[in-house]
Amino acid sequence: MPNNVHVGSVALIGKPNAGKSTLLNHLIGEKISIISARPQTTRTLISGIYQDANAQIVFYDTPGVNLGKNLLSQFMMQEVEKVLKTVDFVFWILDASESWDPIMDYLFFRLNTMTVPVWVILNKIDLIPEQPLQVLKHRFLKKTWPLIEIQANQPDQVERLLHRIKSQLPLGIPQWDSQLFTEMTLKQLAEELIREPCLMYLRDEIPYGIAVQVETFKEAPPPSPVIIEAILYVEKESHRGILIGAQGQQLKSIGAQARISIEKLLNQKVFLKLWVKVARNWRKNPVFLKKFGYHS
Ligand SMILES: Nc1nc2c(ncn2[C@@H]2O[C@H](COP(=O)(O)OP(=O)(O)OP(=O)(O)O)[C@@H](O)[C@H]2O)c(=O)[nH]1
Ligand SMILES: [Mg+2]
Repeated sequence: MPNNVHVGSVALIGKPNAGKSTLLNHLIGEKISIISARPQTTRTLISGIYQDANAQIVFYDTPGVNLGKNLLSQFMMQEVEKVLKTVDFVFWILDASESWDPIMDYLFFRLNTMTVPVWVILNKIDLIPEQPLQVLKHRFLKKTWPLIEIQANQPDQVERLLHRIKSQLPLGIPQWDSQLFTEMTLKQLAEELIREPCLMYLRDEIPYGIAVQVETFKEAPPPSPVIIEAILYVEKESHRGILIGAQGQQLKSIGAQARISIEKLLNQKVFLKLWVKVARNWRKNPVFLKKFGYHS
């Protein structure tokens, strides 16, 4: 890689469910961040490093901005503030099909105080008719922020966005190993990929009260499998039975789905064993939050 490439860091900020993680994965071309149809899927900063012959850009996916009161929600907001203090660029990812609300007002005022450039990414453009789109754009009339319409799940549109941001970043010296696509560890990635099917299969509050801890991550040369053992923590005894399901079927389905995702990431067979334990009301308990990695 030459010494003069476009370098910089970009934060993807926005409300829960706006499509930030979808965008990150398409920017990098790897499944780094988990996605679900439910709000508040992402809980921590998730980095994705884009690299090509003339650019090296770190994109930070962030938890959706929310008004939750428990310690986990507070930690999530600290993650957002932390990244806003360090990046060179901010993308405000906005679900264009959603009605304007107080959190959007908050984001508008908060991002207005940024000294680095802000771009407004109007996502889910496939879901909004022309007239309400114009009304939404009108809100930004007095701002110089570029408005970019996109469908974060369409690779060609994300490619165009990448091209545009690349040209805005200064030339500098690459900082990352040319093979690296995230700062996260394989253990952290596996924990997230185990949490993802929980959001898919479980209802109501239960998936929000799940934390995953990988206890064993034993690498081995292929064709031997990577051995992963993990504990799923739930907040209440009654959630334990629901997560496991009748004859263990629910946990089995979650494990099967997670194993497929991890095998895809590692490009290797995986032996995955899951246990379920109760960590009573862990989202309100600083000791558990620290244990699960939800601390600054
Ligand atoms: N129709 C449509 N759906 C999209 C688009 N982008 C993302 N989605 C869907 O929106 C939902 C939320 O996407 P995520 O990427 O998880 O959203 P997020 O902003 O990371 O959400 P949090 O992690 O909760 O803050 C998922 O069901 C995505 O498939 C889009 O351009 N069009
Ligand atoms: Mg997300």
